[in-house]
Amino acid sequence: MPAVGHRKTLQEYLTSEWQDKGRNGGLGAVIMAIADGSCRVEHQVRQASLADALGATGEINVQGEIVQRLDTASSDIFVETLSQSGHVAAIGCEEIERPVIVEGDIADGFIVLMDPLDGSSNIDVAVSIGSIFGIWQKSPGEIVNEDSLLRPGKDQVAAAYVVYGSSTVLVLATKGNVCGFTLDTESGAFALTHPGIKIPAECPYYSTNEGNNKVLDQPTQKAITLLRNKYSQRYVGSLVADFHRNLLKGGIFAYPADQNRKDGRLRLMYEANPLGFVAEQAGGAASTGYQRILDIVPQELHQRTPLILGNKDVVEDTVSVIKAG
Ligand code: P6P
Repeated sequence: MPAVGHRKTLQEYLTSEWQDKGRNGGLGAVIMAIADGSCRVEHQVRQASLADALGATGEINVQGEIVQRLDTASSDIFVETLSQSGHVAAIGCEEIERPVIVEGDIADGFIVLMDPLDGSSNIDVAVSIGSIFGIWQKSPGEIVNEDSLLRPGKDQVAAAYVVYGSSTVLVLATKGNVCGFTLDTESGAFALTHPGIKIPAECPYYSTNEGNNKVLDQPTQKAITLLRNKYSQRYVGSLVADFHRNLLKGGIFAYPADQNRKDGRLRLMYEANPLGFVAEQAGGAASTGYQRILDIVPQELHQRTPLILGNKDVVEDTVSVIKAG
């Protein structure tokens, strides 16, 4: 029976729209591992204050950032569910310096790069946070190693994110299709609530940290000024929350490079690439300000990138202003 009234569950969707139409079941198993893990993360996020699970671990991660307890817990959960899916050959994770190579011969293996809990600075103040996943398929017979994870975003076969907000929504993108599923906390199943997502043509919002304006270069300052003069500012400080609003309502997100962050703040492999894939499949765009995000040939697992993401026309106009100097 469907989880919530007439709506299809994620499992039913994957069966009817994927497996019944010939897509191999491996990718579906990876998506279900993400869904199962996000149910567990969602519960921990909601209960954290009550379980004294907030706050920092006292460790500093590979990013040089203070590790929140929920960061570590979320990373452990997704590594477990993905590794147990039987279809994941390797995992790259923001919280783990080196790739996790999954033991065993996984013939149709997928490679998953993830930010298990994005927006850590918002965890303790009950503001929306999220999980982000990019999914690549390993070549038949490929023995996966660190280099297997360094593929351009345009080679992704799927991408997904989960936003833990006023509701918990899993957004799944494959070539030409973006859908949203809302968690029914009673049944623990995700139900199809947003079929066929396309970024709206109109663009009411721009999302950027205006506090960085003084350290932007002149062309970028000019581009941000044009956005400020045309649109309303909405900035949560959680990439997934800001992107999800812009995906559904229209908008542009910008975290450019600046004097303090020459390569930008956000990570290419498990933030910009997956969300750039979702944006493009929903009719949007993702750029560094100078090149398409998904064209970047990665050099290292945790490299950063400037990111301009969202409504295609507005991204292209913003990039034009930056490039014009
Ligand atoms: P700032 C959260 O820590 C994060 O990685 C993204 O989710 C968010 O978009 C960005 O950093 C916020 O950065 O410098 O505006 O606090």
